[in-house]
Parts: sequence; C-alpha cells; structure tokens
Amino acid sequence: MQKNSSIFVAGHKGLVGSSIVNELKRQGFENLVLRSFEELDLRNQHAVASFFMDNRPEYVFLAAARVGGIGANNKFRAQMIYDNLMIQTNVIHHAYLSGVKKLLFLGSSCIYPKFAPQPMKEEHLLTSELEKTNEPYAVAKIAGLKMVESYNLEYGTDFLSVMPTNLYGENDNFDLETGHVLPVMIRKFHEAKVHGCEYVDLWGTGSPRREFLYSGDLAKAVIKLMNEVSNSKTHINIGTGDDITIKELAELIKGITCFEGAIRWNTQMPDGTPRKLLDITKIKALGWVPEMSLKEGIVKVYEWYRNNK
Ligand code: GFB
Repeated sequence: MQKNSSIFVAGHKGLVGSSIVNELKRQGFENLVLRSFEELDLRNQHAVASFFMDNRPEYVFLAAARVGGIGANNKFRAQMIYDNLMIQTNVIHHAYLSGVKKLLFLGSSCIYPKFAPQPMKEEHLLTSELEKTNEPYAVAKIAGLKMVESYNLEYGTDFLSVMPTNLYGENDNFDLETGHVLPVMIRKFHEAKVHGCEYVDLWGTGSPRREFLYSGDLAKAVIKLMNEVSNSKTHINIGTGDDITIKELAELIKGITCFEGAIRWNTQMPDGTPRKLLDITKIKALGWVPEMSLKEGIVKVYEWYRNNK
C-alpha cells in the first residue's frame, strides 16, 4: 500500500475495524474510505455494487461482521449465518468485479474443529466437527475463507484470509448478554464493585482455555500482511501463542478491577470449545509478534471502559 492508496475499511466502527483505522492513520495512510452501517448496508448487494463502482478502492480490509460472544452465537444463529454470508459475499465479489488490488478477510479461530489438536495449525481446518454454540457463525466464516481461496484460484485475485484468536480492546461490546467474555467480565466486576455486591455470576465451569489478543496488535499484523504477503496459498492464524483458563481470566480481572467479593459459576450456561489455541508459526516467521501483555491490555481496556461507558 502507498501512503495515498485508497483503502476501504469495512466495519470501521467495530472493535477490529476501529483498531485498523487508528493504526493506518498512525502509519500515515490518509486516503481511507469509510462507511457507517446507516450509509452502506453491506448485506445489500445493489448498494455494495454501486459503492465499489463509484469509489474504486484499491485495498479492502473486510472487518465488517455480525459478531458476539458465546451467548449471542448460540441465540442469534440465523442472524449470524445470514448477515455474515451476505456481507462477505457482497464485499468479496464486488471487490473482484471492481478490480481491487488486494483484499484481506478476517475470520475467527472458531472455524477450527471443536477437538482440533492444540495448538491449531492452518491445515487443521475441516478435519472434524465444529463447536455447536457457534457453528452457524463458523460455517459463514469458512465460506468466506473458501470464497477468497476460490477467487484467487479461478480469477487470479490477490486476496488473503486471516484467522484471529479471541480479540479484545477499546470499542468492544460490553453488553452482558451478547458480549465476549473479557469485556463482559470487566463490566460485571466493575459494576459489582461500584454497587458493593457480594458476588459476581459468571458462565460455565471456568475450565475452558482461551487465548486473547489485543486489537491494536491485530491491526499491526493485518497491515503488515497486506503490505508484505502476496498470492498466499493458505489463510494465516493470528494469536499470541499463549492461553489461560476462564477461571484465571476471572481472577486477573477481579484483581485489576479491585472487586473483593466472590465468584459464582453458573454451570447451566455453556462452556463452548474446551480449548482453541492457535499455532502462530506462520505469522511469526513473517516477523510479527504481539506487543501487549494480557494484564497490560486489560488495564488499558478497563481504563477506556471507565472513561467511555
Ligand atoms: O468470548 P466468549 O463469549 O466466546 O467466551 P467463545 C466464552 C467462554 O467464557 C465460555 C465463559 O467458556 C463461557 O462459559 N464465560 C464465563 C462467559 N462468564 C461469561 C460471561 O459472563 N459472558 C460470556 N460471554 N462468557 C466465541 C465464539 O466463542 O469466540 C465466536 O462464539 C467467536 O464465534 C469468538 O469465534 C472469537 O470464546 O466461547
């Protein structure tokens, strides 16, 4: 990408898109094409076709998606599959038709089988069954990845898919029902402290393991990949290489928020995949490593939450 290249960041108001925009600006990329949901509904094929033909972006970061934590994935199964299939199909197809030089599609580590060997390598895709709580979302993301691969093979496009692990950062969704575990825990512990509650209710058993990557680190990774990787034969994992149990995460956030009460585990709620640690050999070989430690990242996001919510 040149500093004046026209770059469309789809989903620029979300956790991932906003981090990419901030990092692009920090690196001096100025010609950003941004559209809010109100301005452009990416599920609408005609609107997307007109947008690409009128604006002709050279590069596309496809960070727009309907996302959520385990609760949202399990409950809004139809919306997860419909919205994601529509958004990514429209954007990838019209990026191809309008001659976009490079597109980067963001998937998710939940595309891998529920019981994939750990850490999960890129080649473990489609080797056995998926986790049921997020199957519709994962199927949509796998379709996006296969669309990117197929367009590259048949049409000779230079599109790339990346599979980030669980992400967190500023601009996250802190909704108690639909959010991911890390921002929801920040909110639960903070509110419990403020209201002097005796305990915080968390979901599941606390035994699953998760890997958490700061969205600012992800942004640096995807900009590097956009600049340096061409004609990739495979998708690329982006993670930290380390994971912790949900119980350990809870203790960490409890400490950072200075909540002094107890934790209760509601085992009626699902645990989800037991473990989904990504193998990051490929991206490390390209010279990228995450910079933010989990503790430092949570402190930063907690501060953001207190100032913004
Ligand atoms: O981030 P999360 O909601 O989704 O984390 P996944 C879920 C894990 O945290 C489960 C536990 O083991 C939950 O039982 N947990 C404990 C909680 N307390 C809470 C709570 O208050 N809220 C939430 N949300 N979880 C998502 C997928 O899976 O990961 C998406 O559903 C996506 O498709 C994303 O791939 C990266 O990590 O299980």
